[in-house]
Amino acid sequence: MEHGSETHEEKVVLHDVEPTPSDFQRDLLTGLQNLPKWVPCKYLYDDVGADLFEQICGLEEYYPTRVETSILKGCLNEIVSAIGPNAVLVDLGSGSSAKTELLLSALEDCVAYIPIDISKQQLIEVAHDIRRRHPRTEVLPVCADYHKPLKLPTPTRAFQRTVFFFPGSTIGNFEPGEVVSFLKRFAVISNPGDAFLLGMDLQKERSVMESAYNDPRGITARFIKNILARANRELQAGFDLDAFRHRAFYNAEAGRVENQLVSTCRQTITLAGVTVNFEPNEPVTVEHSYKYTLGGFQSLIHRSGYRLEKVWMDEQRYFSVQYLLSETHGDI
Ligand code: AVI
Repeated sequence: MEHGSETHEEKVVLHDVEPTPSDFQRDLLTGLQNLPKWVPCKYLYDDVGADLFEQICGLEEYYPTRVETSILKGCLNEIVSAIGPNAVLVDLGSGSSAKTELLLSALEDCVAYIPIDISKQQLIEVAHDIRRRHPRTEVLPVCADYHKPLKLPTPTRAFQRTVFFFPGSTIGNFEPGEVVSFLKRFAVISNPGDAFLLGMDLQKERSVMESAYNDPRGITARFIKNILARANRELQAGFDLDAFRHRAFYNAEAGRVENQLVSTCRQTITLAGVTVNFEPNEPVTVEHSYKYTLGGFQSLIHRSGYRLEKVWMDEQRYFSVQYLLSETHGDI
């Protein structure tokens, strides 16, 4: 567990283990010194990136948010009855406040809401908002990187089960092996009956998937480029943003959309005394968005200490919302 601090603001206590600029610098250098080059997509989400991602979620082409929300709305009664009363809802990546609001409004006496997010500003806003709307639910925000081991704050009231809510197909941004280790990390801190409610994007026609990541207004391009802009802001990295272009395409063999930044020329940057050279047309992978078949994803779940209890989909089978039950006693 990392060291944290607590900030008291209008009755919402923030558990603060936000990653530091030195984490970003180390991870950025590691990825840029690799061949092929890559940078970890979790660093897309500073306050600027979180705001750009909000905009992406409202785009016509970006179907995941719209379709997932319609599944949550249409199947809300079933979802809520699967969860049952007196739950603790742990929101992994609280940028999803509209979806969370749907759940919190329908859940029977939700004991506590624990939003966890890397983007502190957005986290604090969400926490206050939920606190105002749901005064009976204890709100315990945690500013942290949920890719790392995590200790959850303990709610004051007794509760029935913990449900980890991971919407938006963010799990698709992990490599398949990471999905297993990620889920296992929650399985070991779970009791039987605790659950994972997650959104998972499904494989479909290439054109639909590629359009979602190539919007004509260029918001996705700005979002992906923000990782370099952030390095300039926080690490004085000196990237020339105009010397990189965004490229997104579906890699059918791997079952993923790849978001890359392609160097438009031969160029050099220096970061913390380390020189990194880029060739013309050299790609830097920023993000993979895996799209699964139901069966393909289920084989990962089975290796993770969970079993699939229920799955809800839209009519076109573009997207799935899956309810996984923990099968462990912390013994995985
Ligand atoms: C957060 N994540 C699931 C999004 C995705 O679709 O992979 C991030 C994103 N990248 C480009 N557009 C949206």
